[in-house]
Amino acid sequence: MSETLIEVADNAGVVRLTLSRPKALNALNSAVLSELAGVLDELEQRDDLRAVLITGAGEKSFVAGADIAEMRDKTPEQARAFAGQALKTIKRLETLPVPVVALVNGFCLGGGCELALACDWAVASDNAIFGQPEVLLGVIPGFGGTQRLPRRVGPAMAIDLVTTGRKIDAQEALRIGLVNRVMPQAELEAYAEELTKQLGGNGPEAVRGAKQAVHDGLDQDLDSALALETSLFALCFAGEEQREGMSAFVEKRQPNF
Ligand code: CO8
Repeated sequence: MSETLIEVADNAGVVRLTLSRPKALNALNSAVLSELAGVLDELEQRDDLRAVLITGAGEKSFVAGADIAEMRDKTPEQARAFAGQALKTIKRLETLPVPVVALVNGFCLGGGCELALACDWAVASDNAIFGQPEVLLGVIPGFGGTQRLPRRVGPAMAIDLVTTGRKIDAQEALRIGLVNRVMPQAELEAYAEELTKQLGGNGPEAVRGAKQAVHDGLDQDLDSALALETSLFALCFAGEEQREGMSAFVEKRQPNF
């Protein structure tokens, strides 16, 4: 039987994925990407999905990049196929209809940083190290980094990072908007639990609608995006969540979604 490279834990619809190749600092090879695609096949079918948290096994690394040993001898065609496999899988993670959160517990380099960039937001341990060091290996980012990084941190900072290959610490990642929060590694677990409660307790359709409005709106001009928000807002009033949420407020009780 082949080794499990992704541990999947489900807590009432909040699914936690732990990428687990600790001996290679959880580097992404084609086997991990295939397994992730299989996990996504299942998650995409689930109506009860509320959120996805993604992290790396161990205390040293989230993901230290694409697997360099696997890439070393690739031809241009094989490199294109590998990048294509990664891009497709990462896009599927990004477009899950629920919030996807990266819990960055250490090295977050190259393909690892690109994976985190495809998540809706990222929380980092204070020992986390970020970077797009591909130019140090004679290549450029190939899992979306040249496109998602400037969209998150702006073109000047993105070009700085992808052309120097320099590594930045968690505080700098916070300052440039690459991550949303930084906390001691020991607190990451408690944060994950808090997030599980928070995201698990909110109106699931509203959470999905909020994510959809932000994602789909970003690709449109402002007027079209505002019209999209109005449509999605109005749609909330067609379901039961809005009545329950607002009734709970008026009746001074907790909502039961
Ligand atoms: N790929 C494969 N193995 C890795 C990787 C990686 N990205 N990173 C670490 N490892 C392995 C090491 O080889 C080592 O294995 P072994 O014990 O068998 O020698 C083990 O993990 C532990 O690593 P180190 O001994 O190096 O640990 P250190 O604490 O000394 O250093 C670092 C940690 C700084 C993270 C260091 O391992 C490092 O620099 N890693 C590489 C980081 C990197 O350059 N990442 C970017 C990779 S390129 C990329 O992601 C491009 C994506 C686009 C691809 C396009 C498609 C073709």
